[in-house]
Amino acid sequence: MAHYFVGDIQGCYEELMRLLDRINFDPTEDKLCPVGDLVARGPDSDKVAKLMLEMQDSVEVVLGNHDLHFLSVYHNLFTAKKNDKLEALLNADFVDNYVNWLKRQPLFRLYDKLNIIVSHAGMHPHVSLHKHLELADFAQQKIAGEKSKKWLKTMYGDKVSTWQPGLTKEEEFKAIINIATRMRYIKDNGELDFKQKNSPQETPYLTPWFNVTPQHPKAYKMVFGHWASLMGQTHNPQFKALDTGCVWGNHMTMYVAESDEIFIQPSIN
Ligand SMILES: [Mn+2]
Repeated sequence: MAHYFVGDIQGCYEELMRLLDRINFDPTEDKLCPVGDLVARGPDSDKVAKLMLEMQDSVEVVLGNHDLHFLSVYHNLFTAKKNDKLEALLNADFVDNYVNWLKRQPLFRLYDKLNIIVSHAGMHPHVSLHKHLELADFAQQKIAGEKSKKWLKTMYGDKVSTWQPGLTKEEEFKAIINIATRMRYIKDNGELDFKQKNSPQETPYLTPWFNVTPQHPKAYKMVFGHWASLMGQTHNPQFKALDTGCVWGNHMTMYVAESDEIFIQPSIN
């Protein structure tokens, strides 16, 4: 039995299938743990979504910004952009089932036995682990709840870009979603910089969140995606960056927690 963490799939169904074949994935024993952004921009978001539903008993995913954007589009809060390539999924006969399943997925997962924490973008170095999990639990309940559409509508905007004491519930909701699904660079005051997506080599004047000394316990390894321009490089074994831009023609990265192995599948588009 092993946990297979995989970087942003974003509709790259063929590459995911090749990786599952290579590792002889056994759905009765193994867990597939995508780090979020299952759909959008890639060629086969509908096939990836269907696979997740079929394999749901052996899938442990966290939500990414594209997954939340997809939910907003589904609820007509946004019109999908053409390059999101979400039409086939939005028109699929299983889309309601997929939405119901997706809304029940968390923003963070904690694997105590493996000493691993997972979220799509990372963990804020100024915020405790306990607070992350408390806020994420609250946000997940709202996303899965009856007023889901109302909460998804409040999600957008860069104004609340960190957590601090004294925020309203809506602000806390925005803060944890921004931290868990959008964070890359962080300012000295703890606010997030949402503009820059380049690698730290290209923007040495900005600080990646994982280079700030954290308040949370160092015992955990953090597994995350979202930041394709890192190409897997954090230069710190405590932080495993798995988004290696398969959807942009680079490759898909899979990390096996138990054996500390990495598998790479080049993009075939
Ligand atoms: Mn992302």
